[in-house]
Amino acid sequence: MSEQEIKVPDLGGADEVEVIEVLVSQGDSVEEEDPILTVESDKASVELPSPGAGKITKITVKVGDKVKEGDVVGMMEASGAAGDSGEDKGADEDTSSGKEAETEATSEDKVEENKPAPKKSGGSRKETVKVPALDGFDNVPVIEINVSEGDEVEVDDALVTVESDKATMEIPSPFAGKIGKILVSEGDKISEGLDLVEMTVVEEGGEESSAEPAESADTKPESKPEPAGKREEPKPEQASATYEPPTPGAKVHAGPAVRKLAREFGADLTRIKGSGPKNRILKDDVQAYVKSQLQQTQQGSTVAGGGGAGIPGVKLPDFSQFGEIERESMSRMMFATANNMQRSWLNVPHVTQFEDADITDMEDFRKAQKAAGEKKGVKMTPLPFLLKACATALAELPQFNVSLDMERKEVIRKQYIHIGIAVDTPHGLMVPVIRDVDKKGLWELAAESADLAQKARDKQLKPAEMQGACFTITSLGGIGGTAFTPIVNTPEVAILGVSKAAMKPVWDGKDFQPRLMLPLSLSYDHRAVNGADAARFTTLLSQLLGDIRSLLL
Ligand code: CAO
Repeated sequence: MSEQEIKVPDLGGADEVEVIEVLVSQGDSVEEEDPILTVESDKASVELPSPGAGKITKITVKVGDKVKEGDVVGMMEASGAAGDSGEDKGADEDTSSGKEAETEATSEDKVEENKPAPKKSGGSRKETVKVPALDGFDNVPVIEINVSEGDEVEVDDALVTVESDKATMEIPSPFAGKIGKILVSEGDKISEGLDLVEMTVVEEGGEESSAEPAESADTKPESKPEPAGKREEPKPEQASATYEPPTPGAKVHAGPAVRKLAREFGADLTRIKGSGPKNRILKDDVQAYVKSQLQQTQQGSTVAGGGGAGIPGVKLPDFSQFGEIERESMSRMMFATANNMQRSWLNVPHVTQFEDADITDMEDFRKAQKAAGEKKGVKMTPLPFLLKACATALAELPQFNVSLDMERKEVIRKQYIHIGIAVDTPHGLMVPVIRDVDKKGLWELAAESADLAQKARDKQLKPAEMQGACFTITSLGGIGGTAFTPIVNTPEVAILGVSKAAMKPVWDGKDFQPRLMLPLSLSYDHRAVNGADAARFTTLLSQLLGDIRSLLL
């Protein structure tokens, strides 16, 4: 067997360290340098790299164990060595030789700073904090700016966090004072000596010592010298208080491998509670978090149509305990409609504006067309009038004839007026679209809407006949009801609901007159349309339907 030992490499001077995370399991394949364990001293956490590529055959330590340089923590079979009867390539090698453990400076063991020369100006002085030695790394990307202009910071507070492919380091403030200009941005690659942050360092009571920068030191945790009484040691509670509850934007404690894993999953580390020492986030924490998020989503989508947008789904009871039930698969149309309704409901902030239109004269005119309609073979219902009135209103108030592209932060204005009509069919709701409504006459609209409604009922609509609407009319007037709140057919931004016309007493200034009033319910996307415009739209509709001669203008 060509097994080789995995030994604890040079820990950079640290004596005994605690295993805080085991990153591989028996049987795992690893590449050279892949992290095997994370160990942590009181100064730093270190990922122990694999001495070569191969398969892990044994891990002999567990979380909480104490290890020191040279200790065997596991065994591995080098790639290509399996079944190799001749040589034992690695058994006698010192697997740690030449392999420095990668160090992640924890926030309680931050990178030490270069000591800049103070520039005095009265009771305070300006300082430019420079990037200190980065533990041998160069061109390291800034992954987080931990301060903002105007922030008051103490010595050692993290200014920025940088991350190489192996280590995450916080660059601490060498001074107590106020943050001025921040000279780097997230994503910038920085190296030792680069200007990082401008600060105003306040010299309290003329005692320069309180604002004195800390002694310069090597970035190696073990070689960090004591600051000769000039700088306050972080109090124990400060050190352990570096973990903040899982809040977006909060600081996190996690090693490079864990950060990488979280990035791969798209998991926000600030939302994950660490279970490691000092609340450190471990791989298991990330996995558990991702698992719970997936479970929530899946539960949501398997019960009652799904939560979505992080909303928990509705749990279904076992209905058979209450009486006999039957289960039936949803038709594709029903499922698609349900999803569309939910998508719209969850994405669109809906408001509904109500109005009554006096259609007494319109109805007299419509009824007078009965004979003409019979000759043409077309029935004139209120719908063509509504189509025509809506087309006129869309032309006059074009803010209703738009769609929003939130990704590109753009409003898409349409130069055409196509209107969808909701049709109730035995197999579900369908919305055929009448094109260029503004260019068509009432008879043409009556014929076309009747034709499309029939096609919908007969399942004869072509996909193109259901696309391209700017606005939708949903009329329940032939059925009943006094008002309802329709759901906007996104990406359109408004929909007109029409209820059953009814005779109502209307005050004309002298007397109550019996007038036929048509209830209108305009739901709109409040991101695109404001309430005043919605009131203008329904008022205009009411005027147009109240005096249909204006539809001709
Ligand atoms: N008030 C009073 N009566 C009305 C009316 C109203 N608002 N709208 C229509 N009517 C009358 C018509 O005049 C007709 O009466 P007459 O036969 O005496 O003339 C009768 O009701 C039936 O009309 P209709 O419904 O067949 O025709 P329409 O052009 O008004 O509507 C259509 C066509 C396709 C919109 C309709 O058939 C339909 O399917 N409506 C339901 C839409 C729907 O389901 N919406 C909900 C979507 S969200 O779940």
